[in-house]
Amino acid sequence: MFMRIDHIGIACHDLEEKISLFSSTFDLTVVAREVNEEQGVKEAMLHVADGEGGGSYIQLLEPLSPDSPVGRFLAKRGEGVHHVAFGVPDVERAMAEIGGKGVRLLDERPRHGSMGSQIAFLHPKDVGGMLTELVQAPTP
Ligand code: V0V
Ligand code: CO
Repeated sequence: MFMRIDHIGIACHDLEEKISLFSSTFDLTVVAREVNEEQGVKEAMLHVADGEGGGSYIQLLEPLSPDSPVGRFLAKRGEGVHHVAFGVPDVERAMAEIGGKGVRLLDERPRHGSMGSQIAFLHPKDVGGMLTELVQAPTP
């Protein structure tokens, strides 16, 4: 069902500092930046590669407040990998299929994600401790 890995989300305290680190260490370029109030993050997408169905990225995430998913994660666990996002052709279909297997969906319907995508999260406790995001890229 999964076409590809769309992005790996990294939680950080200082977005600008980590953009510099990732771009200089891996020679990656920032292709999008956004403040997503609903998700409580300021984020940047760094392009890694292009593939069938869409690109793959590192997503750097700074919390807008301590009382947000990424804010709580930083307080508990510190900086590092926060989630893995799979690119799917149809996010609602993927939610129905995966939800039907007993995995808890954290969203009842798709939400707005980076670069015009539609996203939904799965509970990490039902996926081996990995917070999982489903991403449907916008139709060109
Ligand atoms: C929390 N837990 C995690 C986790 N965050 N496990 C693995 N990876 C993570 N990132 C564990 C945590 O250690 C607890 O386990 C348990 O889940 C409950 O967490 P909590 O401390 O009570 O924290 P909460 O209240 O923040 O809830 C956790 C969930 C929440 C996952 C339910 O963070 C959530 O709804 N996340 C989905 C939305 C999100 O993350 N948005 C930011 C990215 P123990 O300690 O009890 O064993 S936005 C994004 O990616 C965008 C916009 C995009 O891609 O376009
Ligand atoms: Co993400």
